[in-house]
Order: sequence, then structure tokens, then C-alpha cells
Amino acid sequence: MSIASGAPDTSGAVGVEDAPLYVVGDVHGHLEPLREALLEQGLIDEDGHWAGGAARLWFLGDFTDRGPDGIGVVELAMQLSEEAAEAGGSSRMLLGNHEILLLGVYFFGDHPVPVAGGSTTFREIWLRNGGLQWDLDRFTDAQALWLARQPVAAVVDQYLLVHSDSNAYLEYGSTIEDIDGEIRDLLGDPEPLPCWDLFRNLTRRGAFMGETGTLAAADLMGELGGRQIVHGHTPIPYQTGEDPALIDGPRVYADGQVINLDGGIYLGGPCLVARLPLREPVEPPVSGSDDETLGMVYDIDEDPEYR
Ligand SMILES: [Mn+2]
Repeated sequence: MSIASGAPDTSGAVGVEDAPLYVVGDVHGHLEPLREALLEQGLIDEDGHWAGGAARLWFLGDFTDRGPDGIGVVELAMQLSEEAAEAGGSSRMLLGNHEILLLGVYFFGDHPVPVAGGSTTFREIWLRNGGLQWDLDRFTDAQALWLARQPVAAVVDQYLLVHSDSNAYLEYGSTIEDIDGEIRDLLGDPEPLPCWDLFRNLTRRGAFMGETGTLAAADLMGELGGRQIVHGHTPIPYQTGEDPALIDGPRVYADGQVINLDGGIYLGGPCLVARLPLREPVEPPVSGSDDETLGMVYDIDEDPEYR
């Protein structure tokens, strides 16, 4: 299986391989739409087992909260990582802010954490952000240990994969290896406040929108590598004001430097699974207007995850 002949120039990029590359946006407990989307791409079979051969699959994180079966998504990701490796492919994930929040509530549920104007607890913030008790009841030590070893960022072919549309990753190091190592150390011996800070940092968003977005994207790639950023975390409908039900693919923005793969599944949008490179340009940028939003302009003060 090879797509090398159709691949763009990737000279100088990190980790170039010739197996097909797929990336999955936020799932938030929506196991059945995820399975349908993976089945449609031929990455799993009807029984939910890996069928992607040598393909490389990356999940962008946020498996749990806000949807019916977050732990089912964790279980599927763990299972596919084993099955894909056995088949000569790979299925991997990045940690999103909701994985950090789940680990926080699992390890430190009622531990006080500081917020503007006082203090709260991991459990309060988790509940406020769509945490579901039945997920926590099913979450196991083995799953927590597995999640704690996962990276937060990766460069694959020419793509810089991150969960959040944020430059906060740079607060943990100046290379992918340093950042992932720092966060693996942090989660390997977790303490409440560093976990809380990590959650808050990975909850930041919006860095690649607006007038400074293209510069922020170029900065992040300048530090970490890659020629195009692929992120989740911020639902496309929040960026554009579109009806979530009408989202039908990734959004390319910031002068083509950034791909958003969060279809806004918990708002009624799709579970996006994209093969990279994208086959056709999505919303080719119109000079000077690509980041004009049509409705729900992002305002960090209005973000429930950030309060
Ligand atoms: Mn997120």
C-alpha cells in the first residue's frame, strides 16, 4: 500500500513514510459515529477490529465527556493501537484537555484547584465540562496508565498534530521530544496543581484565528516542525458560525497553514476522519476574509472550559 506517487513534496519533513495517514478529530464519547466513520474509511471492520493494514491513524484526543460512551472510545483506541501494530500499521493518539481533566478527577477528584475569584475542584470543573459519572465508574488504573504515557504533539510527514489550537505547548519545551517528555514525566508522577495547569493550558484556543493567526501558526511550526498544523478542540461551527449539522469536512484556514478536524460532534456535527493530504481544498482562503466569522465569534471570557 503506497501513496508515495501522489504525495506532495515532503523533503525536509520529519517522519515521512508511505503508508496512508488518517487523523480523527474530537470524539467526546460518541463511539457509534466514530465506528461508522472508521468503517467508512476501511480502517476497521464491521466487528470493530483493525482493517487498515499498514495505514497510520492518529486520534487528536478528547475521547470522553459530553457523549454517551467515553470509556468505550478509550477501549477502542487501546484495542486498535495493539491490533494496528500487529498488522504493520499504527493507531495512536494525542492527549486532549479532556484526557487531562479525566486523569485529574481520577487521581485528585475533590482536591482544591485555583480559579479566578477563589477555588474549586477537579470534580466541579469536570462536571461543568460534560463529565459523566458512568465514565469515571468504568475508568481503570490500566486505562489511566496508558493515557498518561501518550504524547500531546507529533510531527507526522509534513503535519504538526496537536489537540488544541494553541501555542501553549511551547510552555513545556521547545521541541516535540522535550514537550512530550516533560508531560509524560508530569503525568507519570502526577501532582494536582501541575495537572491543573496542564488542563488549563491545553484548554486555550483560537491562536490561529484572526490577524495574528497566520503568524502564530508559523511560529509554532517554526519551533516544532511541520508545514501544516492539524488540530481539534475548537468545533468548526464555533469558528465559522455554521450550523453544526451542515459541517461535512475539515476546515482549512490561516492561509492554508491550519486544518481544523473538530466537527463539533457534541453540537450535532460529524465525527471527522480525514485522510491526509486532503484530496480537495476545503474553503480555499479568500485574501483578507478567511477568518471572518459569521456568527459565534470566539470570546475566551465566554468559554465555559476556561472559567
Ligand atoms: Mn479539547
